[in-house]
Amino acid sequence: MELGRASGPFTVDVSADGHLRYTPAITLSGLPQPPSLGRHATYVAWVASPTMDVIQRLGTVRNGRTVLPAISLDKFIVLVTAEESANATDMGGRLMLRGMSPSTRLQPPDFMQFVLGSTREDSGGHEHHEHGGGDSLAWTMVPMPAGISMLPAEMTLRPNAAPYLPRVVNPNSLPVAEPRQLIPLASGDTLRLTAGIVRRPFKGRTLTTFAFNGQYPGPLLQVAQGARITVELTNALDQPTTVHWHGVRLDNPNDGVPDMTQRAVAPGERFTYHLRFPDAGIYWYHPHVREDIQQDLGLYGNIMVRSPRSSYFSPANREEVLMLDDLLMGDDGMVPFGTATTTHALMGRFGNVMLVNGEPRYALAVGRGEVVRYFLTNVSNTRTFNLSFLGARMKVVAGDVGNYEREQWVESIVIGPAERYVVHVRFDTAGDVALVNRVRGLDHLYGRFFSEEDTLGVIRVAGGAASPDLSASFATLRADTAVRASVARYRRYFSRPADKALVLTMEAQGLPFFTRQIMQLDSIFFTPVEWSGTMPGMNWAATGDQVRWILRDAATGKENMDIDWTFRRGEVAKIRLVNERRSFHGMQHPIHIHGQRFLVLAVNDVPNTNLVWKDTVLLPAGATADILLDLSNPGRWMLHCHIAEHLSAHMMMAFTVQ
Ligand SMILES: [Cu+2]
Repeated sequence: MELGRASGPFTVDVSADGHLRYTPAITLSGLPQPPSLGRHATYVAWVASPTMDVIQRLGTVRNGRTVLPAISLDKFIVLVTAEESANATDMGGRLMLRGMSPSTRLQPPDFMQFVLGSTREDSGGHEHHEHGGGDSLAWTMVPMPAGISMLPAEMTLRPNAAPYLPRVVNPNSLPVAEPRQLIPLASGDTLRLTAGIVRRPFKGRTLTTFAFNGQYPGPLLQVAQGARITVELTNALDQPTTVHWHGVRLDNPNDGVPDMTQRAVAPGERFTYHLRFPDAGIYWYHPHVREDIQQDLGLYGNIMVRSPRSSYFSPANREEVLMLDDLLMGDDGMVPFGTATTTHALMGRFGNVMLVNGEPRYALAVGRGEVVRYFLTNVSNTRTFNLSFLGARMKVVAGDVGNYEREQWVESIVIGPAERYVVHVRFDTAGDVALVNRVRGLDHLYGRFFSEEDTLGVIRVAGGAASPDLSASFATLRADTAVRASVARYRRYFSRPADKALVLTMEAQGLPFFTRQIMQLDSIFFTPVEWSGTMPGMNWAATGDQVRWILRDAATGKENMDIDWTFRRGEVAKIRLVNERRSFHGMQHPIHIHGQRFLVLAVNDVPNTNLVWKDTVLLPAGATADILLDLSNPGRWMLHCHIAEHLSAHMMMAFTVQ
């Protein structure tokens, strides 16, 4: 039985409540004719929970291949029985075959093994703590997420790195950050952008964070498609920085990659970016130096690029631009970062406070029946969100670099780091509608899945009817003929063999004994998506010196920055991305390609039937994606994982478009 996937707008097939959905295809051979077994007429497949308290009929099966309805249980058993009737609704006949999902291999491991592992003297080297030059900043305990268990040995782990948080002699001299402002820019305009240190009142404390122009998020820039603007960046931080204009097919010297397109801008210095915006859509900007620190501390902002087509989007009553993030707060404030190397190098730094536009709660009031166009950007370091509006219908209309070929109903939005989606939501009932993130967490220690639900905000729907009434246009799924035509020009390349293949994997050295033990036990099953940080201690303590995430060119065996692909401008390349399930720790990776655009043609060989231009693709653990890369923009560019800690742990390569 193959656990396949249905075609859909995202690379992950998941229900709104967070259950992964597997589309099973069963291939049978050698089964005897059912009547030869007695009074039996047919074979029926069933799916059951491991404890058999849930049993569902999947359908009749026979020798050969049968695609069955989707399964959305965390762990399950598939059974094939011989039944008297093809219409049997209860499993009663003779059991012929039985198979278990890979997730059932996740069991509570031998507790003694853990106890031994936890008491053994560790040779991993984390006992040597560097400290930040005699001052008071030190590692404390990592925050314990609700609902999961940590062993004492995990709780004693500390990163072998000096802790960093931004600090100034007189914090009261810092400006207090303010919510972001909309800055419309006309072609030819110049924006002065300062990356600086600010104070932020946050949940009863005052944090010292970073901000662009003192705003959280950074200013929302709005330009017309085709506009050219200048940005004068001033670095008022305590460390070097750059700005990368994510998804924008601009001229290479302005791409903001240190040591590739520019030198990093030292504190107190400036750099001038000349930007052009060839594509409509929602983009964003962030530093390309230590994203794990600088982006997490608040250096991110959106760029809205408006199409000249007045009917580019189907109608909406209003627009909302949301940047989704999370922040890791401990008892004493923000958990420090690593100074010379990243912490959280295994799974990335999951936060424990969800943020919408930098605030822990998002609120909006709308009229009944309003259609809201939401522009969503995931700026978190590692978290993939599964977002829905409880009780409101939603359709996805656009992705990273413009519209989908056609609008599509969705029950939730799966958005990985750096991805963008535009969705239309209609609020047709008065009352409160919650914007929620609902996922299945994984308690690795006890081998069990559990529900996690976070409310990111509330939309208050008033009694009065919205004007104008957009119910008719909302009910229609519109096709975008311009996008269809732009995709159609590439259709002749779709079925060609892959030109390149990249394998995504990792290596580790010097990890504590305890961490290695747990990871070996864990490696019998990897969930396609780690939705939350459920190995907090060992993840936190693993640094970029111990973990090396790898992009490997399948043809040459070269890895990361040793890879040097060369293309010619105008070329179209089909690239197969293979996220190795059998690596030391399998995990999803949002792969971002600079300066170009691509189509995600297929995931696990299931073709996508509704295409959109993208710059980032979320690759679940064990998954394969075929992308068609449109090499339109000359220069030397990056391809990397957008989990900030994976990027800091070397998961990047370069390619040249001549
Ligand atoms: Cu990654």
